[in-house]
Amino acid sequence: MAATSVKSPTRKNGSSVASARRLKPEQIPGEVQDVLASTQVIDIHTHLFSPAFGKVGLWGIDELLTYHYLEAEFFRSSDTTPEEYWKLSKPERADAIWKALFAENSPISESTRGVVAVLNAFGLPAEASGLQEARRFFAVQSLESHIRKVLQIAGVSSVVMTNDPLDPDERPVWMSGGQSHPQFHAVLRLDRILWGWPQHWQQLANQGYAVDEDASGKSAAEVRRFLADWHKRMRPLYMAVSLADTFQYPDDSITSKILSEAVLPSCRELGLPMSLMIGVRRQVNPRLRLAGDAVGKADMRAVENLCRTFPDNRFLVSVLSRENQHELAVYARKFNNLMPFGCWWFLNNPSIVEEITRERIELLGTSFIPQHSDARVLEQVIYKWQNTRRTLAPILANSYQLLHADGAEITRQKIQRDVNRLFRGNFEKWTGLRAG
Ligand code: HDL
Ligand code: ZN
Repeated sequence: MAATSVKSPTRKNGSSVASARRLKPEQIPGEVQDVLASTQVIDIHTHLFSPAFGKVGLWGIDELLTYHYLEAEFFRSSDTTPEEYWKLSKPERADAIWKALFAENSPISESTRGVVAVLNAFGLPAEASGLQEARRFFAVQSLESHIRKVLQIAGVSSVVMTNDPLDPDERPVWMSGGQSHPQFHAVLRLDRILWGWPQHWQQLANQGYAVDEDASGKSAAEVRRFLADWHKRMRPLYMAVSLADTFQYPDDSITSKILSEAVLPSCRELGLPMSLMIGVRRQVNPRLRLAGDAVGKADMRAVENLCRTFPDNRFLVSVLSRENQHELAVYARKFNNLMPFGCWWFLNNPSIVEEITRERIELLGTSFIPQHSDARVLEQVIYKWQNTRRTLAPILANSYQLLHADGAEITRQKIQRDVNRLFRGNFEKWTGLRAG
């Protein structure tokens, strides 16, 4: 599918008469592109942080270049070993990646091209000699206004964070009042409790929760008290966990026990969805650290069993294996408490996003959430959402042209209604997030 350039989103006040006008097939692609460009999106899963979190929030060119996606690609284009690389300072690592992936080779992978797109968005050169100018530019940005500018360019109205209550870097911020930036929303991320219980249960015990190594006795009730306490502190939009490709439900694991006896009942009590991100093969190459994870095909019967066993829970589900996508879409037809979302991580490449989005539209209409950025560095939202709009445009246009060919009237009003649902409405409905 030909790439189409997508203008940065601006609000449009198209007249109601014009937007109700019946479109000719040849007018549809332009209207779709315009609606996508002018509709701000809620970015429902990121690793970004609001300014209250200080250095935990990553931004600027050296962080963009040392993104773990680029570190993985770096080791394929350099003789530097991981052990030598980890001894370097952050700027030295960025210099090495810039040289190997941007100067000595063409940055045509999804993640390298993304850095070029960010530099271009700020009018900065992406030539081999450009790194110093980029560093000077980012060094003089003030974070608050930079965040506003970046989200405006990216067409993102709000960002949903990933917040771990057991993370020592985050905890002090939440314990001293938390954050209230209007464009950043919290999520209660539970990896250390749901599958890291052996390593982390004592942290809860030390904080006064009567839990034990086997999660027996009062442990489930005490985990629920912990979740209620953190719900008050964080006001999260949902609870979340990333699960391995081997995840099963039900089984006799502590993960299943805490999930069914504590987390899902708390989600029901607090009115929160539960996000399950399934399919990681963790640390297949530990030498690469954060870049060391891979992907595995999951047994989707776990999702089926959870949706059926807990009909009063709402699930957000993203799966990491391309081979699981069709199953996920079919399960979403069976369970209306299942909301598929995103083309996660190794799937966030135009060739795969296209395939996943087309099969979701064909099976689910507009009742799914097409993408999240998973951004770890602030400015990544610029290229990740530019790419999403660029990939979505021809797919949506083709859907409306087929609909027109089969006899329906297509108007900008209907396209806007559908894009609002995909970019915002499905998530607002699932989480109760007020529009804005
Ligand atoms: O577990 C997750 O939320 C994943 O998105 C990981 O953070 C992963 O390292 C990542 O950044 N993927 O994009
Ligand atoms: Zn993530």
